[in-house]
Amino acid sequence: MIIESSEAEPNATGAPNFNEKDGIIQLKLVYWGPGESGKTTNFKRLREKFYTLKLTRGFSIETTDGRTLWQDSIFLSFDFQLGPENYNIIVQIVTCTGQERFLATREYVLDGADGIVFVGDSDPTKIEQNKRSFRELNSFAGPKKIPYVVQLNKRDIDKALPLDAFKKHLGLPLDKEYPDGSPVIYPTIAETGENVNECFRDLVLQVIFNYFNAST
Ligand SMILES: Nc1nc2c(ncn2[C@@H]2O[C@H](COP(=O)(O)OP(=O)(O)OP(=O)(O)O)[C@@H](O)[C@H]2O)c(=O)[nH]1
Ligand SMILES: [Mg+2]
Repeated sequence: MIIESSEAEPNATGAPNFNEKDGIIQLKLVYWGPGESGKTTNFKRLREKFYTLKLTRGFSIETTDGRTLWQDSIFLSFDFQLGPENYNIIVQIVTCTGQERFLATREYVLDGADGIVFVGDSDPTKIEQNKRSFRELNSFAGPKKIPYVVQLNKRDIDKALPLDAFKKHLGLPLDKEYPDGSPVIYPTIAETGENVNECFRDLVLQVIFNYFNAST
């Protein structure tokens, strides 16, 4: 799934924003979504899961009540084999703030993104925030072709918004999967880590395969 727009961007080559040198590939994944949908909670679960693979300790810049003020960020290092070639993949995971008054910081955090996870909120009172944030993402990321996946978080809450209703609000296909077999929505419970790694792994693979497909 690629965010596309008819708007042309100066300097956009259409190629993924990778640095590949001596078998090292760097990529940046951004967690995006409305306020308090669970972006930082995703980040924390990934930091715990990949603790031994981290290149940096990671940091979070938060307000005193735990809202993201600027971003969370960590660098992880993975070995990846494709055919006979070994690659070292360095993934920077970044979350942006969902707070609407800090819109400008989100644009900055999104700069240079190779892949995006949109984290939606299952709370039925957050439909408008989900829609606004998804629209905003499309307008920022539109000029580039950035692979993305959509997560619907907090599946554990009472009266969680049904998946199909969420898809309709966002204008996504009602099918379970896209023709390439990837899920239209990843239902997650970031609090317990359910489906968080799968969603992250699929996006990393999608970004890498897009890159190799584009360069061959
Ligand atoms: N019930 C439930 N609560 C969750 C889940 N994921 C996150 N939360 C809670 O939702 C609240 C907000 O989570 P954060 O991860 O800080 O949300 P955020 O998207 O980073 O928020 P901002 O940085 O302010 O935009 C916290 O109280 C979390 O504990 C979930 O899967 N289920
Ligand atoms: Mg946050």
